[in-house]
Amino acid sequence: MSNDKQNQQDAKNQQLNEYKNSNQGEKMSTDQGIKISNSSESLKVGDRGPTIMEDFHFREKMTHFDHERIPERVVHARGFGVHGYFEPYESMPELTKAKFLQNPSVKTPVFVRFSTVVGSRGSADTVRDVRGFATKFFTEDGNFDLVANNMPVFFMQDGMKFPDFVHAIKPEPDNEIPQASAAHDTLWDWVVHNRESAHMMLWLLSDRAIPRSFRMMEGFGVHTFRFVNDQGKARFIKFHWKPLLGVHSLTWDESQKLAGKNPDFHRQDLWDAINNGEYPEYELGVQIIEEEQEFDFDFDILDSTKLWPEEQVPVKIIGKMTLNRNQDNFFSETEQVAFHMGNIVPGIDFTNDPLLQGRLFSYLDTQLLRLGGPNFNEIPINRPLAPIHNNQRDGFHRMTINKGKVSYSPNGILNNDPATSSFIEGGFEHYQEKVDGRKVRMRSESFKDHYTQAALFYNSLSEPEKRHLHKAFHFEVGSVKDPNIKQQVVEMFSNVNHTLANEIAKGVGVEPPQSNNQEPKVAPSPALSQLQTKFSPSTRKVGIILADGFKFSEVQEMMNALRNQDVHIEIISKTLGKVHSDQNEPVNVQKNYATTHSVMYDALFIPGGKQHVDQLTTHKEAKDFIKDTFAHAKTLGASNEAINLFSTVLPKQTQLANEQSKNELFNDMGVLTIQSDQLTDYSQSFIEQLANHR
Ligand code: HDE
Repeated sequence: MSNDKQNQQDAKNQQLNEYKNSNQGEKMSTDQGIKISNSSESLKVGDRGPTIMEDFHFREKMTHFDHERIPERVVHARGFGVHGYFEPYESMPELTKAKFLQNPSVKTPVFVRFSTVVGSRGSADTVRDVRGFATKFFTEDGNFDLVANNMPVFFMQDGMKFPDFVHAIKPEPDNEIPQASAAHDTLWDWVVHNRESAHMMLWLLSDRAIPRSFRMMEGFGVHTFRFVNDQGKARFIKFHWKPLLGVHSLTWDESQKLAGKNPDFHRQDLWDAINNGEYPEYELGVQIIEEEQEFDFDFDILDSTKLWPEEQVPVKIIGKMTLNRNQDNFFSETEQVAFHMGNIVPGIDFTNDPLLQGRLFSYLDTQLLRLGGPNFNEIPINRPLAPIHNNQRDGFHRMTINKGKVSYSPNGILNNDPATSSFIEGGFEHYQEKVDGRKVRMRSESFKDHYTQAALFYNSLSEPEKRHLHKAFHFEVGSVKDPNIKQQVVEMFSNVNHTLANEIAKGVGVEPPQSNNQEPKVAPSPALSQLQTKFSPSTRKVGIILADGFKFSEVQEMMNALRNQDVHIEIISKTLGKVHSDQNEPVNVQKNYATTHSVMYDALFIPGGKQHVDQLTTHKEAKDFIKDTFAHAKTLGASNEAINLFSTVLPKQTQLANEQSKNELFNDMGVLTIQSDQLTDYSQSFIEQLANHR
């Protein structure tokens, strides 16, 4: 990496460094810099007397504490931020004049905030929800915010409906129940009265809504944007992030258990990966539609409830983002970062998508309340790298010291500085789209098909994905109390697919669909199924359960093979400390049963060793580990004596089978067993299966 490239990448870090403060080796002071002699006792009249007003240190400490909280985001309250950089693969002046997309040797610093939508700041990471994927690019032309989600469509077509929708999906207002969940009456009441939500509801009830990791989900800009080149030629585009680790999900049971066992599962996973140097990478792609093709599709390209099937409009990969640095302070960075759809650079522009238009107002507005006034752009995490010169002045918490008398334009005193820039000089000029129409509160006829793409998504899912979707309906709609709403859900989804509607009806105890709706006949789009994704064992996590007397050689061989593939291993035992092998070799235990659970691993391996297996037979937790790993269809492996342990825990037929057919039976069930001291080939099969996720 050349120095220039490195310098560019570090520019944001250097800017942030100026504001960093560490207490290490320092003396305690007040906010005014006065050294403090005692910060544990307040100033009193006598050692049992009242505290006195004069105690400036007490008052400062307490008032600061009393004012520590700011309003959480009205949506996307729970999030987690990381730093990184973006690099384009090639120069693309024909498509866009955006400078950060021109030079493969320039790395543009980014800050990304991943989030859930509905839950409050302290809710669990693994709930069923859309995930936010917001990226701030600190480009030389100013900040560009790509405020994306991990699903390509949205619940509604017009921003005007957003407050209603959010009120319906948030906890119900009388008792604030349920937290971080769509499984309640008000949401489904809203859904049946807003049928444009059909497509997005299927995404929300699919496995995409319970990602395995922030590192393993796609990002979508959702709206149609424009690329504009230096000739002023525009094209319609949609943005995509594609994770190099592939798109993978939890199961519903795992995500529910994780919400209790480790509510910070996703942020921990990201934090650990970056600390381990396993930097998450996402390729940036664009789908492009020429202006002349605007009306060539059987959907309206301005409608945010529609995606552009990748088979019809391929995704052109244009660059890569690498996330390589954890934040130093959650509040200063994740909490104070302020994204805004209007943060855009020359070369990118908006369209008339009415949802996008609504967002253009909301994001700036919300920061004014959340961050206490109009100077939030001066907070270090939000500061652009590009220089700022304008006549905006004053307001709460102004940091900049603007020199001189002139704070207006045009002016003579400063010769009209700061001067504006022409398009050629890099000034932002809005794309001169010709628009002509009457002022109306109406929706375009071309926005009225709500079911074809919902059917496209449903038809594109594999059988297991469809089964998960049906079960998700059983849970979500099954939690609705009003039978009338449940019945309407069934009727609504009979417009999408009859099997789906019947499955919903069966699971939630209402009548099969009564109306004779036509199902749209749509061929699948393979790109929509997660089965088409990339698979890799790298950075996956394997648990190995041990008790004293385990076969050392087996564990060693397995661990070496896993480490060669960058797989993480955690040794689990009944108690923390050390376990000793059949050779009396000590091994450190990282987790005891109390501090972990099967849902925190991608796979489980138990080695042989008679004494060790005999002990595990008496451990309920070890058996639960095996049962859950099996139930969640994750890679489960045992060697030699441990196979017997599996047969006592797993389905009945394995207990009855003889030794040879038992092994075959296990292998048919996806459980990997081996009766041999040589684990070389076995460990490779284990890794292959681990890579396949389930
Ligand atoms: Fe947002 N959204 N949104 N949204 N959104 C916010 O802005 C809003 C929409 C998204 O990590 C808020 O700063 C309206 C679509 C993300 O800080 C708020 C409409 C998409 C984040 C807001 C939408 C998103 C937000 C709350 C319909 C995917 C988190 C706090 C017109 C493309 C950003 C804030 C972060 C946050 C409004 C629809 C993604 C209130 C009015 C579509 C990732 O301004």
